[in-house]
Amino acid sequence: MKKFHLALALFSLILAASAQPLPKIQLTPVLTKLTDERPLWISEAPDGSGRLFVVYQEGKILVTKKGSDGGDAKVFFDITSRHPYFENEDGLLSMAFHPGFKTNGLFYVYYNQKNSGDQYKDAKEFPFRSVISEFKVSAADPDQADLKSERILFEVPQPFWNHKGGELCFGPDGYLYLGLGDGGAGGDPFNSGQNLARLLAKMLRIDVNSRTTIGNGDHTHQLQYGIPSDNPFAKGDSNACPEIFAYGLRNPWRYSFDRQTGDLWVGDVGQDLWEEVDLVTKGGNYGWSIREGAHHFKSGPPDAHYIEPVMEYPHRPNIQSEATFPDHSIGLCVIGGYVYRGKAFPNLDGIYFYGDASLGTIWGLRYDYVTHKVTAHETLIQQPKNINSFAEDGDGELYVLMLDGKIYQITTP
Ligand SMILES: [Ca+2]
Repeated sequence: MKKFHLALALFSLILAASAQPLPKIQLTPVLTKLTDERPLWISEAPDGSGRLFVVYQEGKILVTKKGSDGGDAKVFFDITSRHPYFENEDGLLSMAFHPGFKTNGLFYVYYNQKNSGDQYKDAKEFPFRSVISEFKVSAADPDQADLKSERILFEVPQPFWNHKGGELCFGPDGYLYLGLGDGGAGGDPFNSGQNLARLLAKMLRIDVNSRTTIGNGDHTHQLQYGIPSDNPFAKGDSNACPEIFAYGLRNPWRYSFDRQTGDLWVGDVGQDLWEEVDLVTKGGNYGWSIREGAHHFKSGPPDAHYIEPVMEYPHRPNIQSEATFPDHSIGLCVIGGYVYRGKAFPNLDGIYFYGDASLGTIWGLRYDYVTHKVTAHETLIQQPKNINSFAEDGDGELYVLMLDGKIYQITTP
């Protein structure tokens, strides 16, 4: 990663000498035959088959050929009968292919379930749970998941229906990353953000290829996954969860690794005032619920170090000094995106695209990883649709998924 940063330092010197506005972009409709609402995610199978998998919040995944209009789409995976989706922020939230999918056929999904008192003794306190499961593709049909192959890695008790985080993605280190929100309601009522004994409000990192035994003496049990030995709390010498990679996140909704540098970009949805974009590093504390964006939220330890956002923007109705913010710099709910590293539009290279769910704005920014400064930031698109998510295919081309079911590719005129 360091080597890239040196190269980037040189590159940013050149950029600084010729600071240019960001290029114009447009949204080109793709997969136009797919009409179901609430597509949340797209992933390309890393097996050279050119298949895109489109994840729908209600609990199904469609498979279609990349470059097609989606008219050939088949149902790859369907757990709609388990009713994972019951409120706005839960459901089937994402999928991730194992880096070795081509040979092992494994993939991972994150979905939500309602608990019932018969099954779960703590259903009263935690009426919901998030499920992180491994599945295998059918041996007979590569366009069909084998639902009987489910192996639950872990389940997270959830006190409310909202703030589920929601993305599974493999990092450049081969480990599986999962961002969880603070459990929901509002204002982090259980102070999960700074509580290292809880999985909520954290970025987690696990190894799906191994199993770790935790505890000591007679009180040990084997986890259905491994703990990377350099996770910040891997040693188990405190009550901190060893799965934690970073903490103090309110509701990380969409995150991605810069394919060139390995840096982890996160959109962290704010409470009532500030939306933020963070660069998340191992062991970092991103402030919630002591801080909202770069601002005080509730009292906390005076000596704590909180990592400030790369970018933040205010909510329209709640900022009194609205006049000081131009209309395009406000919103209600951030959607984290991607640094473009595709080949089709070389002038987009290195731009981080992100958006606002409610106002439909898409921004682009350039960031200097050496000086830690945003070197360009512009509103690129203002459009009326609610944005659910961004997504990236195997070639690094970017997509925007809308609440109404429409899917677009980010292109240039
Ligand atoms: Ca923060």
